[in-house]
Amino acid sequence: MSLNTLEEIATYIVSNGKGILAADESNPTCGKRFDSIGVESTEDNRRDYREMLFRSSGMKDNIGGVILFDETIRQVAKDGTPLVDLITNQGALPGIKVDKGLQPIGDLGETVTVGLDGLDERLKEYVSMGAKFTKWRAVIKIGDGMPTDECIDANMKALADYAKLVQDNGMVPMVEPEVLMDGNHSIDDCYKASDKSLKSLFDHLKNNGVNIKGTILKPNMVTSGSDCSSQAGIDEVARKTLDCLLANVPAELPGITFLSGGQSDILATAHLDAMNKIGGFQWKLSFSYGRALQAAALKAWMGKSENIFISQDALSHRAKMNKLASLGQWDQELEDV
Ligand code: 5MM
Repeated sequence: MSLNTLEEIATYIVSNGKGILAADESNPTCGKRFDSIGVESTEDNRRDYREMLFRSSGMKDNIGGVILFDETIRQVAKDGTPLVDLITNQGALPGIKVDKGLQPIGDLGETVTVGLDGLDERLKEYVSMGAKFTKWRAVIKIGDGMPTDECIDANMKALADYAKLVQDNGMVPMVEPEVLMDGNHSIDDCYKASDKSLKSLFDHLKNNGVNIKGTILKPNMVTSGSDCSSQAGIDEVARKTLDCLLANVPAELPGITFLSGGQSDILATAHLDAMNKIGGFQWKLSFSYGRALQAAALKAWMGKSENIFISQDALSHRAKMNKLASLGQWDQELEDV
């Protein structure tokens, strides 16, 4: 695979309906996922789990990139093969989460994502380890008086500073402004917060001279809050998400890869498919799911080597379903076979 420019890397990741496997859970998050299946979160167990995912047959043709956590990019499989090589052997590009998590700002419980200190040196090391793209996640909450303009501006400025540095180091930045689903807000509240965040993000990217053609956006879909009593249906989520993206995202951006944000795996697929069936945009509209790709595989695995094949089948199935959704070719009936 010879990909020489940022544009080529970004375009490759989302080519032919491919999407991204988000496997960059930090150790505390991985601990929570493993708790749910009664598996201890040791370094070896995390390695075994991810090795199993990366060796799944469904990675090929369906997954164009994998986001890793710092620990994982350094790990080798049981037979000594670097996990990064397992990924490239499947035709996918290795990516790396480079933010350092959330810090409180203001007195409402909002956060700003940190990690710019020392980032340039860390990026240089990741390049030498084979990373082709990076990820930084900003978190925006909806609630009483939230999101504040200060929170949106601080987070989107940090995303733009990060993106510029990443491109200067020859990698493609994924920018992830996640408006959380948590809360009882309406889908219109989600639209407003997402619209404001995206507007601010693209203003900051432009001011920083970030090459949009060498950038991938990882946004939330526009949905009802998870505790809202009236949940918007698939068509409304698809239409409002598209309207929000069309209002804010330049057509020259090569790929938009959604996060799943706590949606069930099938709903995340159905929403993506509905948007691609509607069409009317120039970007590739694809997926960068963590939970919505891994949930069934994690449940099937239970930390037991005898479950490896059924777990890999579960991941392969979801990867294939989401590829079909990225092409607008998914159907609910395909889930029942
Ligand atoms: C895979 O989870 C990622 C890392 O989360 P932490 O830093 O909190 O451990 C997360 O950023 C993820 O990439 C996105 O939220 C998308 O994952 P979901 O599960 O929302 O599709």
